[in-house]
Amino acid sequence: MTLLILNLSLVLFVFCTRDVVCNTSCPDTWVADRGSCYLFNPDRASNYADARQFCSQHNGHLVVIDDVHENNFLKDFLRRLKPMGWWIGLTDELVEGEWIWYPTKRRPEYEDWVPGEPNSNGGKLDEDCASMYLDRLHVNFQWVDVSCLQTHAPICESEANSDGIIG
Ligand SMILES: [Ca+2]
Ligand SMILES: [Ca+2]
Repeated sequence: MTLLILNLSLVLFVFCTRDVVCNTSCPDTWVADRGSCYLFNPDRASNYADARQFCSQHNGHLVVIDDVHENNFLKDFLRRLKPMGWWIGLTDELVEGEWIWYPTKRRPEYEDWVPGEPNSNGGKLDEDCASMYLDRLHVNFQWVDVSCLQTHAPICESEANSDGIIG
């Protein structure tokens, strides 16, 4: 019996860590993937501060992209929506050139900048906020640094626990 439970736990563990589908339940309009819930809101484009506030009002935060799987999941999803820029939780607002994720305040372990970015527009502009961007140059949702006053849509993330309660 103990062995059976142990085996079952192992199967669930492998399933949840290796597969996209896991027992994550998210609130309506949020999308589940690998233990997180995501809210994409193309109709709520705003500056960075407003986007951050929007996510926190919905018990989340601007998305923290931990690895290539999360990045690819987001890109695949964004390709189905209208072409635009999407705010992510990466900023160097506090110390110029030191990019950190909010709310963890960790430096990125994984990055997917467009080649040549972040560039502060060649030093001409303060570009302290990061966006997954799609434009006519087909940048394809790699990351760019842009002015925090630009208008982009928020991607919110919330970690889901096994009961489906986000926090
Ligand atoms: Ca994340
Ligand atoms: Ca830039």
